[in-house]
Amino acid sequence: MDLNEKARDILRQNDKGGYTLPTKGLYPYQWNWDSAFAAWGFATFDMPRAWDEFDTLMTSQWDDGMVPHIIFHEPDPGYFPGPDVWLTDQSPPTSGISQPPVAAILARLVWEMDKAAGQERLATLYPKLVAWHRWWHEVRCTHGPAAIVHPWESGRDNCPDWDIGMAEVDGTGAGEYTRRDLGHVDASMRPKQEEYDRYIAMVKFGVSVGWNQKRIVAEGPFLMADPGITFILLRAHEDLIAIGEALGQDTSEIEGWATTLRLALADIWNPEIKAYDAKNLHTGEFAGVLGSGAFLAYLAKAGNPELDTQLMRVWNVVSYGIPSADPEAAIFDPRRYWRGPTWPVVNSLLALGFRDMGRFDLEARLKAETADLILKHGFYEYFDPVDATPCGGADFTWTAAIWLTWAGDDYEQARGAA
Ligand code: 9WN
Repeated sequence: MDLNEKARDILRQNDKGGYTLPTKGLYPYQWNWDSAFAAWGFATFDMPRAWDEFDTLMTSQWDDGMVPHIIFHEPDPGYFPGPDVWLTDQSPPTSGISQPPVAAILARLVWEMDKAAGQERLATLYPKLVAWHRWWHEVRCTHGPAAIVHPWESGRDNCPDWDIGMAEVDGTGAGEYTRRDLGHVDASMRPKQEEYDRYIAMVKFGVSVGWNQKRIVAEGPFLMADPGITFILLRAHEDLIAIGEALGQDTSEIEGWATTLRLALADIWNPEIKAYDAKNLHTGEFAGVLGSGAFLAYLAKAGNPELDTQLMRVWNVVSYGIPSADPEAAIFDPRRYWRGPTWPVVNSLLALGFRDMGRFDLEARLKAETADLILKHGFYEYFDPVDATPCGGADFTWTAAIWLTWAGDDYEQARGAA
């Protein structure tokens, strides 16, 4: 089948009517940042459906402004932990943490594809996005950079960035449970059992304080500054300002958040690794490992020559895309989820940054390598960056979406010329 048609087909197949599953089986609910990418993909062939996806996501916004990381629209025993573990008392049930706030970035891109058709939909979305960004500023940026209270909040679940914070978490409180992910994907490509015990113990802590987010930040077992979310949020603030201006709104409050966050970037620069780094906010200690979150600096115009050197070093060691962890470090594990594999969806964000910097050479290389993976093996969740082995779930929504919006551009042109 033609790859563009196949990508559209994946979006349609994973479409549950207003929201899209990341992939069938492994992830049977709506996930926050996956959904924003799904909207971007739908925008290439069904604009109203793209806006519906944002609306469904924001409908689950909590009263405090948080947009949760999972929305459990329909019960499904295929995923653990489900609503009976999160116990957040929301309707529909949701998880109790958030996820990378890419929605404003992608809503702006979708709107720019057809401003006239999107104007009203954007105006409906705008106050909800502002409330969510205010929540990030007031609840998660209390220490300067954006903090996460659970590795799942970062979207880069088991990346080495979180190891020092995870070491402080007591996983014995997790109790007995059955993981469902291992029924869908090989265990060697998923987080380890000791990591899962800690993930569940952190969820139980949230339940124990009635999901009071301020208490989770102040008293919870895990609190780390996340470079990835910090840069995504900074870029998203700036996109939200542009959206607000186009809608004739006063954006001074958002400008204040963006200025404060940019000033906090100095706190996550680790001179020892010559890169931005995750930091344990309980101890002030840096993670000391280079991950793809650091390179998201390019998305927020926060690159510098030292970071450029690190980028080219890690990229030149592998053959396909930017790895999620440093391929020259001992922790590198090329097929284990966020501990080494390359993620097409992250590559698409990095490419937006390269393009903004005028580094079209880097963007072209990243696009060619990402497209090569998909051409060779299909729309997988992530890939081994050394030998291109496809990993995780197949027919993945966000991989299909970024093919339609970015990675498949040259394929489209080549077909047009043939
Ligand atoms: C936990 C859905 C999600 C992504 C995350 C990815 C993975 C979940 C899991 O799948 O996380 O949220 O169970 O492994 O790490 O980025 O949003 O695709």
